[in-house]
Amino acid sequence: MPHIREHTLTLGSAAPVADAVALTDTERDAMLALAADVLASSPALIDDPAWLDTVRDASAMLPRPVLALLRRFRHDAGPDGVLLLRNMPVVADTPLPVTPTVAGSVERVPAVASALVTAAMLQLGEVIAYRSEKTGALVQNVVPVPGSEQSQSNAGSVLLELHVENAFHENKPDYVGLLCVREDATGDAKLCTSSMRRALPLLSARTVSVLAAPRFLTEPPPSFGALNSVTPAHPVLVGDLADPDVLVDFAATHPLDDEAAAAMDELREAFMRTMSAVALRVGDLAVVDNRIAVHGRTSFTPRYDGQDRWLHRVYAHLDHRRSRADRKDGGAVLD
Ligand SMILES: O=C(O)CCC(=O)C(=O)O
Ligand SMILES: [Fe+2]
Repeated sequence: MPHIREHTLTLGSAAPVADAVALTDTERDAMLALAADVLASSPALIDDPAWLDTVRDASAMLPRPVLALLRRFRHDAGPDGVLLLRNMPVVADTPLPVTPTVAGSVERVPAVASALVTAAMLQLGEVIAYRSEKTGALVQNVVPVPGSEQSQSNAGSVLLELHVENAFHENKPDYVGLLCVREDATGDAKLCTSSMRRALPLLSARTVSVLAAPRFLTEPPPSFGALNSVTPAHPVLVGDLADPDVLVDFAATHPLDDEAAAAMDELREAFMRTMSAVALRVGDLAVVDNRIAVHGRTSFTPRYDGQDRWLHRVYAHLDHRRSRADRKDGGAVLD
């Protein structure tokens, strides 16, 4: 797999780049064959527990370079905290259906793209979903929804602020996988990512110590509805302050005092200055390490004509036992 140095667009003044790896055509063909095997033996519905069993077994047969890449990323997500795997097959010989336009759209029936994104994520960890979010579906659609343009969720089309996915949740996903099945024809919609590892050197020691104190509150995102309450006060930087995890959503995290507000502003500025932005193309799988990186999306103009940008999103976490109390039936869906 050749390493591509990707020249990505950025919203800030800096010119960051993200590392990308493209599947060779042989690897792509092998992925397609793997998807065909899954589809031949999988249950009729993705949310049938047998689906994950089928895909988990199949995922061990991913092309070796892909397995190595995922394993390496799991070991250490690198300075950017994001993996971009290109040239993934998303359909076999049938055309892709029109892009959904309804709120809460999810994938119910197994298909090539849902099988492959799930297989890749199952090699990073355990695939999970949240009951209050998109009905707990394991493979969710990220599509613009008419009437939700202003929403700070993936249904919106205004700028989606940088965030840790489900930052408010005690068991947030460790990884967020986003597979592009239809690209934004205008190229305006860009996935933006920034990592704590790149941002940290830009912060003052005082700011780091303020961010490391429990002086912040995070609300659940709109996709969870009003069901969940606000988290207890928490720090934004967690763990070893030489290489901390980050816990922030710039649309949902509230500083509790003026100094905390200034520290959050400084952090956002550091993220903006070190941000990568990529207009995902068909077959691009971006995986974000949700512990050390934040992500967001630039604004764009949907047409709602069935040809809008369309991603499949799948979450994974590393330790299934850790969230056992949230998974009442022992399945993949957290309450
Ligand atoms: O649309 C994107 O590129 C990212 C959306 C997002 O943040 C998400 O689906 O979690
Ligand atoms: Fe997100």
